[in-house]
Amino acid sequence: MTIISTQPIAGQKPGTSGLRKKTPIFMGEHYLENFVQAIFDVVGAAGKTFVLGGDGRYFNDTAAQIILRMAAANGAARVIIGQGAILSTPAASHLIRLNKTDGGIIMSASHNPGGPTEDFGVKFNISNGGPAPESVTEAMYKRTTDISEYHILETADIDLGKIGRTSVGDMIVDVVDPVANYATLMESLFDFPAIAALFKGGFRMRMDSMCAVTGPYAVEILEKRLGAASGTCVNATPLPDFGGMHPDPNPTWAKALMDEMFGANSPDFGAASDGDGDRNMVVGAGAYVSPSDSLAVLAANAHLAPGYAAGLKGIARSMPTSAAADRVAVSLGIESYETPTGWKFFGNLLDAGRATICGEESFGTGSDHVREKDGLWAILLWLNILAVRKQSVAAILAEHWAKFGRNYYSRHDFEAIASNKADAMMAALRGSLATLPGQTLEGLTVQAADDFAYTDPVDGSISKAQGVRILFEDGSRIVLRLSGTGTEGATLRLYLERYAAGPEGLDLDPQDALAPVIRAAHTLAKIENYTGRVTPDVIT
Ligand code: VG1
Ligand code: CO
Repeated sequence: MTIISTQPIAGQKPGTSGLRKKTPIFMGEHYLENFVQAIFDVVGAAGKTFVLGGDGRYFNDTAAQIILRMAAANGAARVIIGQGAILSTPAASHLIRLNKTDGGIIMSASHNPGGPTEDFGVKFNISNGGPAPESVTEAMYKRTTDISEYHILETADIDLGKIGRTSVGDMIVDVVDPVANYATLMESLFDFPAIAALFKGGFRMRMDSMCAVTGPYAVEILEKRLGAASGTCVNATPLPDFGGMHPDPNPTWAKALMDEMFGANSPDFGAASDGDGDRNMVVGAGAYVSPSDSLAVLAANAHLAPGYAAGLKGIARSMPTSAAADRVAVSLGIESYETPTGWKFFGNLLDAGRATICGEESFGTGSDHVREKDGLWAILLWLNILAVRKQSVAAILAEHWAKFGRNYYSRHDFEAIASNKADAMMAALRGSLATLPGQTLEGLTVQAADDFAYTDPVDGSISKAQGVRILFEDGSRIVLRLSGTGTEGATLRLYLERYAAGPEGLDLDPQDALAPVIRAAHTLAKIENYTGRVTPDVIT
């Protein structure tokens, strides 16, 4: 074993979902090693078993070999790794749970583009299969600032292309099929015969994996096991640079899918997933499903799938996600929870059996089957619902709104803002919160304004400054927060919501329905004054 002395590296602070940096930074001297050693120093490696895999982006394979040599040098007993160092985030979460391991390392920068000049990332998941909680990531960050050495074995690379047992030093390495166990789990939750019958009856789907990790999973499950026509899965080969795509499944970045779904002779159902496979976008023929609505529809119809036939224990959503899911919880007579952004905040609720389904407005939905959001899971639950209800996506949405009312919703992202400007804007806004109640803008009167703080109902831990919320008397809402997943400058996320009870006015364009709320947000936060921006870069 070699012990290499190193200098602490400033700035290895995990964000919303692990540590993300430009790939050349991660490839820089001691950089990856410094962070991985900090992980092992915090969680301990001696005698332990970990899962390892990533979304296949550039540097994935090299990083995997380094992490294996470091795990061995730190005394780990065994690592379970996906063939070719590939694992989607939900599949990694499942393997951690299935094998009762001590956690896992996932190499991904999720929706951020991949390639030699793009992004790379590393996240650690704990033994419940979910993202490390803040207390753990804080300890890792602290460790990166005073670390002085790391441990690595000097050995040759091992063959990760061959399934089976091998070793690195004294450590066992099990190279496993990245898809098989996950596909079996999906088969246990959903009515595969009903979905297969749907496809057999001529139902057409387009699944866009955006050249990222879900390709092999989608082909195996949709085309091979469920009998969808070959060619249903497009962009299904994971590429180191995602084929130059930006694997963020939203109408902007998955434009080809949107064009297809809104064009003549469109398929019945469209879906896309992100870099590491934990997010999803679903689209019907001519019907875009907003992620907040998707969560609500899935929760309201989950009982139609065998895995959820007994009903839900509770529904959890992140704070910026619309309240549509809360209305479903009320009608089902179950609890609803509002957590800060990031899947790590759902872990305790899922472990405690208080929530069954969770979701975020950022195209993330999942359940207690793993401890991550899960793109293909959501797509399969939609398919199960479509197979049972035998209605179009548009009809299901219309019926949902007629019953619950509609929470018009949109997120506006302003990307690559100078960090100091974004920080100044948020500071000024936070400073003005006390003066806002009672003010009227664009015909909307502010009822309450705060900076969201969360007390975990299970372990009592407190997370502060999770986003500014401004609630208006008519129930409309504005939320502003800065992204914690970017690698360059700051991204401002502006979340907009307005409720329409119906029965009239349920089929407006969301941007039109939200126009006064959007104007009020710009006036209140002085977005243009601080950032020079008026028009968002991405609207979802
Ligand atoms: C974004 C989303 C958040 C999500 C996170 C990680 O975070 O808003 O809802 O949990 O990405 O998802 P932020 O801090 O940039 O707003 V993923 O698919 O990147 O693991
Ligand atoms: Co992701």
